[in-house]
Amino acid sequence: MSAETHRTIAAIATPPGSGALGIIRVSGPAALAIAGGIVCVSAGDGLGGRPSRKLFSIRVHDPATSRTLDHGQAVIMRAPSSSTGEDVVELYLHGGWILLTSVLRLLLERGASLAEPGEFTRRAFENGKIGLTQAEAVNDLILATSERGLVEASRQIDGSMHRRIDRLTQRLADLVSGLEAAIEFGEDVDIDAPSLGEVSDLLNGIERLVSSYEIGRILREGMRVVLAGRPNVGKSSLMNALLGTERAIVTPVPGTTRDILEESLAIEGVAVRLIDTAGLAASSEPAEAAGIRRAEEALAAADVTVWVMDGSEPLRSEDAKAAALLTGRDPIVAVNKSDLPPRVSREEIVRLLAAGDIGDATFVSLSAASGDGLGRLRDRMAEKVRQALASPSREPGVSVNLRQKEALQRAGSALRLALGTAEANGPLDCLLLDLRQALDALGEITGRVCREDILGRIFSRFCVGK
Ligand SMILES: Nc1nc2c(ncn2[C@@H]2O[C@H](COP(=O)(O)OP(=O)(O)O)[C@@H](O)[C@H]2O)c(=O)[nH]1
Ligand SMILES: [Mg+2]
Repeated sequence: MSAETHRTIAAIATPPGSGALGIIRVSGPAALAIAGGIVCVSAGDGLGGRPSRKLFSIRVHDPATSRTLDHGQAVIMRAPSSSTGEDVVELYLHGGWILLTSVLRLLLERGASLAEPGEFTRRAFENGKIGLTQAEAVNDLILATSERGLVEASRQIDGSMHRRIDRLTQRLADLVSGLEAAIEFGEDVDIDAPSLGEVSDLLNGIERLVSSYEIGRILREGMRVVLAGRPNVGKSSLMNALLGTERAIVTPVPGTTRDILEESLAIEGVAVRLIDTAGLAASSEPAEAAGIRRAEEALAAADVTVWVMDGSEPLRSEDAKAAALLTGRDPIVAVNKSDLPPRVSREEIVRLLAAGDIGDATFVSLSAASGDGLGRLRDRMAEKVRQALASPSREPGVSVNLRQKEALQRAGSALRLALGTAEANGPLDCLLLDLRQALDALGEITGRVCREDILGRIFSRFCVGK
């Protein structure tokens, strides 16, 4: 046990503000002694005499003045059968922020340290209560921005990802130990064909997991839908109409929108991040030009683009410029201002995109002003969401995050090197080195191989008290 884990930590686990309940958590070797100093149990015996996992009534008082601060309830979970693996005391008090900070201060005065973000979960991980991918899923659960994101996170807490990585790790570890034995005892051992097959098989499994990243990103962060097109076609009006609010400023003056505006809405249970941009056009005015640069960057990072056009005006050279930026991105084409007499034909638009025919599936005639056709645009976006999430080979709850993807990619590169070495009949020691590197990279995902910087980064994203 390190000096760090000898500390007894305390934090308010409920969000700031006032509420019906406020929870304070204490974890560590001195949890019972510290909390016992400010808590009176109505049954008479002290905190230490209470059984584990049984709720009981308490009175919290300031030992210096004997003043009662609150009446509430508490539960004790003794090590190692607790959420963190240490002695834990949870106090359920009234949810006043001043009250809770006063109680927390009393605990700190008696020797507890203020918990860092995610420190309770980190201790749970360090004491083997929870795998690293599960700990990350706990945070995804708390931060989920959509129903589907929530479902994915709760499946991941069940450990499906953890088990998948564990199986790969186990198979790789078997290969490594076989090879180590061969190097130690054998004279001229060759890596045999079945082992080579096993390496390719592992590589396949790793690549499948890497490819689950995009889906995971969309479930966790939402799908980025960028509204693009030349100035004044009604992008901001469309953003407002889809959101049902006056979020973006709309004026008849071209170049009104200069920054990126972003708001979310839910489609198919997934967060869709609608991004309104400055019009795609050339400008010599610095703020407008910067807005256009940002629009191009947003476009580069988009999952889906909606090309907004003004159907009530003949096409302009700026439309052609916008089209050039959008060709190949398979945009949804939204021809706006259908409440006015049409001046653009579908053939002209198809020619501009130079993309062959645009199917009905991507072509929508609508009016941001009257609301006509908005439902059809939503349907197109829903179809894009379904396409983005469609993956017949993916197991629900198995989608890697960026950190996991990067580690998997390193494991994959090491395995590819190993395959190359084996095929060229290279030295077994080189092979062993590559396989061990792959094993370490997989170990980083589940936390078998712990690096302080990795753990620090993961847990610092948590709330205090979690
Ligand atoms: N008649 C009509 N005018 C619209 C429609 N959508 C937008 N406009 C007008 O077009 C102008 C430019 O709209 P805006 O949303 O600022 O365009 P943006 O520059 O592409 O963001 C404003 O005067 C809007 O009122 C529409 O569906 N019908
Ligand atoms: Mg605008």
